[in-house]
Amino acid sequence: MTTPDDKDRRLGRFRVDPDHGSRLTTDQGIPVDDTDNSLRVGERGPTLMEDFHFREKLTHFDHERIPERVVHARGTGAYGYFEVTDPLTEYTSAEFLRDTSLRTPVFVRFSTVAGSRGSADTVRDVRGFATKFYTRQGNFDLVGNNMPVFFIQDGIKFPDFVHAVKPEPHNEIPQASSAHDTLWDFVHLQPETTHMMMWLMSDRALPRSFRMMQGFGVHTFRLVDEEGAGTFVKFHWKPRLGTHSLVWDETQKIAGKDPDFNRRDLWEAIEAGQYPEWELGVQLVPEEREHAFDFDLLDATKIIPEEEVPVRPVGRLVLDRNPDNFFAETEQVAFHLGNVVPGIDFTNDPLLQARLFSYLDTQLIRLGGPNFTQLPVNRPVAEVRNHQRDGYHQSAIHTGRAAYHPNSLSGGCPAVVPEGAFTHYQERVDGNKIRKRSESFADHYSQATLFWNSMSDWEKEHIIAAFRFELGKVEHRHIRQGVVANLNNVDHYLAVSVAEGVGVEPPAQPATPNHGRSSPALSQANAPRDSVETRKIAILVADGVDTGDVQTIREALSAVGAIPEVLAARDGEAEGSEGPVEVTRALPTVGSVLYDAVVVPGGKESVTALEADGSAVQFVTEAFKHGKAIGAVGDGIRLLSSARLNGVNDRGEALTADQGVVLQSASGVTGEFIEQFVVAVAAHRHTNRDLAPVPA
Ligand code: HDD
Repeated sequence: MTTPDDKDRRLGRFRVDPDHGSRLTTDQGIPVDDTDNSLRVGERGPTLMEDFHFREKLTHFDHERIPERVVHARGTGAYGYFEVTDPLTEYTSAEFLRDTSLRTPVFVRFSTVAGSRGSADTVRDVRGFATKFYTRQGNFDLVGNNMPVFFIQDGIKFPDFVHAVKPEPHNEIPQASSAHDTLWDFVHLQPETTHMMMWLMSDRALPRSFRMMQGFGVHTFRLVDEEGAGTFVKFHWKPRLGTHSLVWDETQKIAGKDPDFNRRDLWEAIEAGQYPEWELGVQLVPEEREHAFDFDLLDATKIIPEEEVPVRPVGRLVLDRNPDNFFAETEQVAFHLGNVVPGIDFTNDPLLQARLFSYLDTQLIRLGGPNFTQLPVNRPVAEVRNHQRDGYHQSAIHTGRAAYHPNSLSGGCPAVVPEGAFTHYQERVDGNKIRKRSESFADHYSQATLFWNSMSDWEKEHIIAAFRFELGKVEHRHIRQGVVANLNNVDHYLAVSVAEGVGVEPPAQPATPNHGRSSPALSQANAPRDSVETRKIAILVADGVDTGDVQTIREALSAVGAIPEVLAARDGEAEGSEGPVEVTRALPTVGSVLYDAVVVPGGKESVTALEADGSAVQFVTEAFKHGKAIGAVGDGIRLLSSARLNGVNDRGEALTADQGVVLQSASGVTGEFIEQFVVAVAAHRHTNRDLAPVPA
């Protein structure tokens, strides 16, 4: 049986520990007695060429960097396992999707797309979600994104799209941002981008955590059963903690306060044993239904609405181990859409077909030759035997004389055997050689409208604001106007709202009437919001804080899996009413944007000190602005008054728990307060507040 340990054990052979008691040597194993002074002629003389230790050390250093990925350069990864829970035995011969006793080891890499390796995590972008399954039948790579559609329909457009979104070539500005002329120039001239641009302008582009985002295989793939019959399939990852996003103002501030926000979040959750988990789901479409939809299954700019073909949960992905070395594992991992195992096959989606070329090709330049499959993270757990030989960095020592097939000198081995071999799906294909897109790919707007119609009011507001922000950075007015013209095919109100924000002519009439259909599964407002697990909650304190309050809040929040942290102006300890209170972090080192919620315990002196501290006042104001849960007990309520937050909502009513503001005027935290506060945190964001006048 393949277990995660199999991959881990195999990796173990390559681990080099900095053993205690070990000696420093050169790469040739020669012990070194001084690595701080180069060999020179006299104390003040020139350095000698013969200093082999100096030359080797510098040469190795000079060659440490490899090219970053041309896209998805910024990323982070982890190991874990996959288990099938509802076997797909009748659809596929892939063992890891059939056998519930298997625990297939995996490596997952999450990424942003446009930014360089050192760019911030919380930019507006698509997130990559690439999974390498080390199955007993060989490696299967599911190289997906956190959005179910793509910008273009044919991979021949990929270099154009990427050149448009990357920093502009003359001045290399802007970094990790789509808010610039070349991207929107491309977009307004290429209407097939419209659906994906709706996703990119939505909150999906700002995930709260990699652990709280969906993943999608995007293309329609094919499952193939033991008799060779095929079924179309779309792959979905659904996070156990729900799908949640940050808000735009917050992401921009996090990019400065903690550019590693998402990377750190994943690392810390795994280190803390709070293992992230996703459910694998499949949408299955029998071949007879290939043409039953009003879009083409081979068009990667389209989803299959879940209401038309439900997502069937079939398995579970758990990430439970951080890599030992970022470069060796996360940087050198090489994904390839073409890595499939028997029972999974491709379709003629022209985007998918192009990817089959690009991934292998890119690894050759990025990892310096054809032997990157021998890097520890890339090695399958399945046995590898073939006649491939030589090349840069060959680490296998192939013995014997016969590196060809057929041979008699090695007894005909490795032999070609039909059992368990990959057999390509026998699709009949017949046609003329043409450069032409199918008419069935022509509708670029219906699903963009479907997405728009499915959004809640708050999500719609965010989409409009995002378009206004991005187009507001575009210098050429004809591009702004062109985008608005495109949007007028999606929804007239959207087009007019964007036009008004960016100072171009709003369209008088809708270009296409809104079809009025929606798909509730697309809205994050409908995602489960019942857990506070791993949510970071700030407890603001100063000297004089009610020790009992802090203790009760801490214990109660930890008990439900949240991560409470005590923040004060200075690190160390605060002098509480009944003894010292340990401070987790000093306020100047953090900010409300790094927390999911904030609570202010009682204590007259403490609250007076917090009121006089601008950063504490700003902390609660900003958390309020970003829709986060806020709790205050006893005197703590005064801090909300100072921040002018205990006023009225947009209906003229006092702020209440249903708006995520949980107040308890009596001192001494009660069970009821905790209960209400936990519900408010689980709701993730409170959208029914009057945010416009709040400065933050
Ligand atoms: Fe791609 C990397 C996902 C279209 C060419 N892609 C890459 C990664 C992800 C995706 C997650 C990072 C893998 C990692 O973590 O190492 N790409 C997608 C999705 C697409 C898509 C979901 C559309 C459905 N990609 C796409 C096209 C092409 C490429 C159409 C080219 C024709 N992608 C690449 C690449 C990369 C890559 C140049 C850069 C680094 C790498 O492959 O290993 O080959």
